[in-house]
Amino acid sequence: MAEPQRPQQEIQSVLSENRIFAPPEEFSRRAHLRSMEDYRRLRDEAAKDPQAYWGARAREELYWKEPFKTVLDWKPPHARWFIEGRTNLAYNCLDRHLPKLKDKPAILFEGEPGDRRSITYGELALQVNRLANGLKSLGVRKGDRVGIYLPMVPEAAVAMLACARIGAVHSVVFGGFSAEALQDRMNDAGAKVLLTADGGWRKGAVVPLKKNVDAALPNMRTIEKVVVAKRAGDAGTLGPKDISWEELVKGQSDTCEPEWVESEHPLFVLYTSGSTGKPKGVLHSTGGYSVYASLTTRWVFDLKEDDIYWCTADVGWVTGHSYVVYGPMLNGVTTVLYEGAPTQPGPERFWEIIARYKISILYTAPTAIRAFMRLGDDIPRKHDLTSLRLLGSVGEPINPEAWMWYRDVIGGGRCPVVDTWWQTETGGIMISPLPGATPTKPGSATFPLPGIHAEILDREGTPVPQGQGGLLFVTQPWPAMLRTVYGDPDRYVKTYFSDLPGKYFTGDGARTDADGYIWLMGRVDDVVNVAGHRLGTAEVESALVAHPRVAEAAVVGRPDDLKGTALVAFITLKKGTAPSPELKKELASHVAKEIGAIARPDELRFAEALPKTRSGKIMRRLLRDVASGKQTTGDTTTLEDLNVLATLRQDDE
Ligand code: 6R9
Repeated sequence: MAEPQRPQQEIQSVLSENRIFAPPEEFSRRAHLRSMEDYRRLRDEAAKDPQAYWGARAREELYWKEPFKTVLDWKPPHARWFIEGRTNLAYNCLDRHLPKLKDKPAILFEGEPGDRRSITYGELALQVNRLANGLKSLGVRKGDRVGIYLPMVPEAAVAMLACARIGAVHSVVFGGFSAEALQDRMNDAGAKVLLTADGGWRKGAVVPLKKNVDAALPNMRTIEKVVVAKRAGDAGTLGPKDISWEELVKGQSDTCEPEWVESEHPLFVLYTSGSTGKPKGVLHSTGGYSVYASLTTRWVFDLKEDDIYWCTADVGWVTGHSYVVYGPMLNGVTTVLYEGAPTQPGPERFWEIIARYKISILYTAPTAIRAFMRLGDDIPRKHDLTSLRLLGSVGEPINPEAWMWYRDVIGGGRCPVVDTWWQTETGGIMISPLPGATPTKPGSATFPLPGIHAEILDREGTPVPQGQGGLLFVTQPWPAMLRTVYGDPDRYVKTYFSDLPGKYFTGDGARTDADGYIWLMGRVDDVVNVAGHRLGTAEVESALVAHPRVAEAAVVGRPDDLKGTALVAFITLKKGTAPSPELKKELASHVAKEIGAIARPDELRFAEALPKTRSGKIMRRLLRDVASGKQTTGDTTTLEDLNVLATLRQDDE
């Protein structure tokens, strides 16, 4: 995440969206929260007495071995939640459910090559206990850091839960990261043991995880042991620090007494994508994070016992932590894990998976939705998607066109769409519709969840008038807030709490509309000032993507003598569309028509693809450099495909 630059002026928001969709009546009738009255009642209750509200939630969501005595100790910017309480996250995800759910699938796994596994809650608990004992046998103790560098296979969840069980702090590194990125993170975390696999499947090829680990090993100063699971490849000869996963768990006991940790005991460190500078190790603690992950999963996805829930994120990202593993398992539902790429071996894969497992809840990212949109409606329409009852979106602003396509083509017009805004740092969903209660507008994340105080302020801390863009702050602590930046407490204060003391700065711009709906406008470092007008680049992009010929668009600013900043749009076209100077003109006029002349891009460039981080976020910083003819600076370790950058540069010449 970028260190935000502060905008000089208000962000001007010009996109308006008038469509509104009430929750389907049938859906509301069965929902956990059924109306806006339900929502307002909880919101007001939380505002009146936050301690009573969060205390009650914490008791409902978790089993506490020792009850907490104090709900919150808030010494801005440091919060401690559920003090003197003791709990264990693995116990809450597994043991607690066993009397009822022992034979219920916890994980339905599908590998990219098509292999499948179903793992019940009972089996998962055994695997977790064996690994937990195995880790202990390697000398891992409460508070030690353990690295996890695995593909999207059940072992990834087993590894996280095993750490949580013994009070070790996990640090998952996305399997798509390079040896260098792995090594930096492991060194920063001071990890003692690293759990990996011989390889994983991605786009029909094996990702050589073990080879990457071997390359990084001489430079990983603190790693004492590497545990290697069998998945996709050849582990080669095991070196002196290596032990195979099978070997480690063989003969280990099926039981492992959970480590009853204090609520504030650290649960995990997760490095945020290095879009700028050195990645930050976001640290989350046990009690507050668990309460919030559990609650938000149930409310936002309206979980029911018989749901088959699929969040397509990788466990290497925060979405994978909170909404693939912990949130669903805290609620005892069945979570689907898919290892590979969305279009492997062909563009049907996602829809086949939904039909095969009769998935009822799908949670994915706008970038995936737009990619599918580009491939055409025929592909999903060939599959039986009638099991779906709810759709979620996360990771970026979703443009209204993609939102409508998701709702109509994937959801058959009957599924509520929840656009969920949150961050690695927030631990869980912060702004989102509650699907049985909130009328939705395409492209708006709607309202903060009850108990969350999201405010749109200017740099002085004054609320901005409705309709005007401002900076998004969270002005009260919440249970799942990050506790610090691992190893760099000053950076925690500087990055998040120095703009307005005591108020958490998100780095995002936002505005509200006349109905109080929140519209996210992208990172404030993605904001451009064109001839004195501040524009949200996301809005210009949204307008471009609304054009029938455009697949994806990224808009950045380029210094301009006359206007201050000129707008440069990078565009990928839908299949079968040829780039032409006429089309450029047409698109520029289209934006002017959709938003206004101030938003007309000064330059349009057609590209084969846009540079993205591994989590699918467009790397606007790189595009800004390309647009202004500068050499690329900073960290590119998370770039999905360096060729994209090379191609964009060639286009330049
Ligand atoms: C969960 C996750 C956080 C940043 C955040 C914002 C963007 C995420 C969004 C959204 C608009 C949404 N973002 N969800 N923007 N609408 N529904 O993605 O965490 O990887 O830390 O990214 O992503 O800009 O600040 P993370």
